[in-house]
Amino acid sequence: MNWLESVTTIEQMEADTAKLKAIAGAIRAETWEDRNRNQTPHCKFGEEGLCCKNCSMGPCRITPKASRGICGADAHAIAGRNYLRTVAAGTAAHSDHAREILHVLLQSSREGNYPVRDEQKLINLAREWEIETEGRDIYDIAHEVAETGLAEFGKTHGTQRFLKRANPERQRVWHDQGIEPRAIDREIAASMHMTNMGNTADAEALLRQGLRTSLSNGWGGSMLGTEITDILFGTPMVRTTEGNLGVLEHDMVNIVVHGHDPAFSEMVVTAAEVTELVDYAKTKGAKGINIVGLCCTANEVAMRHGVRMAGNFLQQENAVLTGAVEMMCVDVQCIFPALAPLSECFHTKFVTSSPIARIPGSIYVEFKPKTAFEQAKDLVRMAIDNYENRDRAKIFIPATKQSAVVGYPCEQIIKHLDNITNSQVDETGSYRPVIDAIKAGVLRGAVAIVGCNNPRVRPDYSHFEIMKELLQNDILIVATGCAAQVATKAGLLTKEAKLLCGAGLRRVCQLADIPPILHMGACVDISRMMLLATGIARDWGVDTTQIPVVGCAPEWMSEKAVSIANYVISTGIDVYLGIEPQVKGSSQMMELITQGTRKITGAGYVINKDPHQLVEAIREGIEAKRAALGI
Ligand code: BF8
Ligand code: SF4
Repeated sequence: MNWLESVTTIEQMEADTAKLKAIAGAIRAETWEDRNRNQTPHCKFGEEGLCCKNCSMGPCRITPKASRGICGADAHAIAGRNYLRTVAAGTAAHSDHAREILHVLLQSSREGNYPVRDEQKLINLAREWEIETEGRDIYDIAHEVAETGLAEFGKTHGTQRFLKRANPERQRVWHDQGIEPRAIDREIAASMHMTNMGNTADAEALLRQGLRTSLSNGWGGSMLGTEITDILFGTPMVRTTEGNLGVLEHDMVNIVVHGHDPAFSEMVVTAAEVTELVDYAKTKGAKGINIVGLCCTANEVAMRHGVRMAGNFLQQENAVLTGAVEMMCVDVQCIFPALAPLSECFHTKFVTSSPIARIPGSIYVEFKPKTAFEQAKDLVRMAIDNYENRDRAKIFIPATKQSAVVGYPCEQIIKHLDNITNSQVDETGSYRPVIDAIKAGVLRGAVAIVGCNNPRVRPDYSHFEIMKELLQNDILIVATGCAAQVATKAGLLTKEAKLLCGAGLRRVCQLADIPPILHMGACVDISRMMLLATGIARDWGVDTTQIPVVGCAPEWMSEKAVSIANYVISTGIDVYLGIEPQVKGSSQMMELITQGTRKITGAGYVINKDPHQLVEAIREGIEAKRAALGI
């Protein structure tokens, strides 16, 4: 068969979903589609950002006859405050995830559950932070690095350490604009303080604090999360895996790991490889243990172990609906509480593991670094024991799956660029080959496609359409999170996908031996994208805002995504959104997020729900940057 015909279309994915939803209907199990219907139409005040309940005189809503809340806050103040709280919540989620990982590093040991897997990265970070490395035990260094990282959350003076990784022009912008982030917790607390009743009512001041807070995520919490995860579990390398529900197996014990914090999923993956447990599964009539991932956890374990990926955000219920999941283990973020009642309709054990995500109806096993491996083995055993409880009459596993090449952190991208002949790669590596290709017009530019899927638009469709069109137009894609998983499900994360590309991009993929969509990891790894853009700008000798590289989140839904979008524009990179931020009720806020930020950081949002129009806008944006650079 011609490869192009083997791409899984959105229609095919929807056909699989429809069969699973029919099963749900037959057993009266509720799904997000049912709840979405019940929630439609959505509250207009919430949608436009015009409802304030920041004090108990309210809630106050802005209407044509009530242009101010009881305290006098107008539409701009209310929408601006809501927006800033969203950024603060997203920053808190990513950064607290990083804090947890730092605590794991603090407890790392040679013989324990969490050894250091990338010692060189640890030493590099220690040197960057001027921590003594000579003659010291690697775990002494690890613990001091962990303490130093943890101090970034509450430091009394100074700004985030990682800001120095940005190019000097960017650092100057942040400094001159007064948006250099201080302690991570301080920026979140300041945002909550500013939006507390009786404080800031000025939309621009709220927006600026949003930029500052988001930078404490992108160049603080998220960057810490990525860095420490690599140190503990290894910097990802290129691997081949598979994706979509077809990775669940009929004759194996299926365990789904879902969420974001790899400290938990890594242990479950390791436990499932223990011979004694594999043998135990066989005594129960299964051929073995099949661990698969969902959401960002899937990205984490796929790029470090090649674990297969069952799907993205709106696929989480579908996994349970197959009737073939013995256990769903979750940690934090993007987990539907609905998984608890849904699991009860099947034999699936739904296990929560973090005090941050407690869900009624789940089995709660609080994961502790010291006992993590034993706990993971107990869970795997529980899943094996559950295998015989499968109701074979209820099982439907869609056959659809695709192979995928994953694991392109900056280190791997640099390594692959070495493959391009006539490159002048120095010791630390260089992005010059990609810059040369852009300058020559062989590549027009690059787009980072990130974010969730969302019932507000046809799920996965915008991602798919945008990816195809960009590739056809010689625009390289880097992807993370649930967006990367759309590419996985479709079969676009393969080297064969170069057949979809324009001649220039196809040639680059051939020379560098890469797929045209590079999987860079989970959403927390968008920090890697910031370093990638910084590296390209550095090797080009310009600021990040000048390079023909943009971000795109066509189907975002999470508060984390709003924080990300803000740090991306703070880094000087335009962001193209397919879902409108909830500030439409304020003309000032709409102006600020699309135009106002351009005066502060050199970048802003472009918003368009139509994927094809969004691609047009992206192409225009990239061509304008090229023209400004004289190429
Ligand atoms: O952090 S892309 S739905 S899984 S928020 Fe969540 Fe969105 Fe997926 Fe990962 Ni990111
Ligand atoms: Fe209403 Fe002002 Fe209280 Fe908000 S802070 S609920 S606008 S009175």
